[in-house]
Amino acid sequence: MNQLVFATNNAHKLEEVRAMLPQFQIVSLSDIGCHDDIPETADTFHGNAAIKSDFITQKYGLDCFSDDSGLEVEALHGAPGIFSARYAGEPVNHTRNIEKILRELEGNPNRNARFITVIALNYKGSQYFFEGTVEGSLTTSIQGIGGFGYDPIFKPFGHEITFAEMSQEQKSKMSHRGHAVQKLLNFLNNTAI
Ligand code: ITT
Repeated sequence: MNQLVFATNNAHKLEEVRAMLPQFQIVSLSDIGCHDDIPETADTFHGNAAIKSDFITQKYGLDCFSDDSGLEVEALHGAPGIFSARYAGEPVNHTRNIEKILRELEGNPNRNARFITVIALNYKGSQYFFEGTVEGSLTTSIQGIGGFGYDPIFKPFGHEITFAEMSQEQKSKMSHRGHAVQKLLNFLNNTAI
């Protein structure tokens, strides 16, 4: 099996995952003619990842995987969490999301945060989950122009630069998505035939 549908409408996720899985042909939703905005109605990352994968398997009869991810800020009791994409409301706007977080954390010395990714893989009638996290701290202003979402304000622990200041390859070596995709790859290599 070297062709896999990745059920995402996020072009940045698609680019990151394609670069991490060069041995697979990663097929996008537009490649299969899907242009739906899949409603994410669950209250957990696992639940929303499952909804996205199940939507594609049910509608197209295809095996696939999806990625539900987000940022959890300690001083905000885990917010924005599953609401990361739309934290500052509709339509999705990463700049406004970042501004909202920086405002809420103004003057707060606790900048701890973590990114989480949960991948749900639908494969031969079963569903498998793979998780990845990365811990770090939030800056007080935007740093860097790479990546997407909250990357310009997230510095992984042990590093002096944000994800937005790293190359995609450097980010993926330590990121939440990188860890989750590595687990997916191990599964595909060792279990899936
Ligand atoms: P799909 O559901 O179509 O995959 P999405 O962007 O809506 O795309 P999510 O529901 O998983 O994806 O929301 C994830 C949000 O969390 C995303 O929009 C960013 O704001 C943030 N996020 C996730 N991974 C990130 C990363 O690697 N770097 C920065 N921000 C990230």
